[in-house]
Amino acid sequence: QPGVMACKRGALIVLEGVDKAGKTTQCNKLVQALQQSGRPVEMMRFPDRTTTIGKLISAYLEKKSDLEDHTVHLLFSANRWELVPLMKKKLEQGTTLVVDRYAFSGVAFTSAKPGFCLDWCKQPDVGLPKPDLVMFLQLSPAEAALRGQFGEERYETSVFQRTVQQKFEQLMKDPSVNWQVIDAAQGVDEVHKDITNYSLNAINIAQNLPLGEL
Ligand code: DGP
Repeated sequence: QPGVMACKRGALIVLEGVDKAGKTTQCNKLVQALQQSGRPVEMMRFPDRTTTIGKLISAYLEKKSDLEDHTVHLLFSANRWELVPLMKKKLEQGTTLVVDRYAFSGVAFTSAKPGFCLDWCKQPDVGLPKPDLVMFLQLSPAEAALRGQFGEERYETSVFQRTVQQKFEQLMKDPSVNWQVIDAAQGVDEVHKDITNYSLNAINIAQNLPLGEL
């Protein structure tokens, strides 16, 4: 229609990786860089601990409560689903979303527990908005250990993180997801440069594509 400007959608960009890989630092730097270049962008993180479901998850991670493993998996997924309407609205308005962890963390962390298969873990997240780009911040367990002690939260042990890393490696074999591996052992600025390049490319490509589904 002449005279009607179609708003180009924003890109859904996700950063994944094991604990201590630098996801949060890099999400912040990416958001800042995109803002400075005049692009509409917002950061999100999962779990979002501010919602009612998020508070249950937060108490669980802080070991203030115990929850059955399937139950907690479904809560993490529900926490993503409850933000889908907002995410879709922002993307449609042209805002790029930079997301600190997403469904891949969900699958990697639960399937690292005994008795959980990858396929069962994936099911609750089927249908979520599919990221245009998932960057995996790759850091070996040895390098992660050099970055200091793990915290006090659940999952923060080197044995568990090693299993999580293996699960991520299995997930990265899925060719239907645009995975890019980033060497997180580089300096902060080098990592940032890589992430910015992949993101600018993804933003350009996403403009002309419909949003997919996991
Ligand atoms: P943080 O990213 O620092 O807010 O920590 C969140 C912790 O929860 C981290 O250890 C990874 C883990 N996690 C994130 N998403 C999920 C999920 O969907 N399922 C499970 N089981 N764990 C998750």
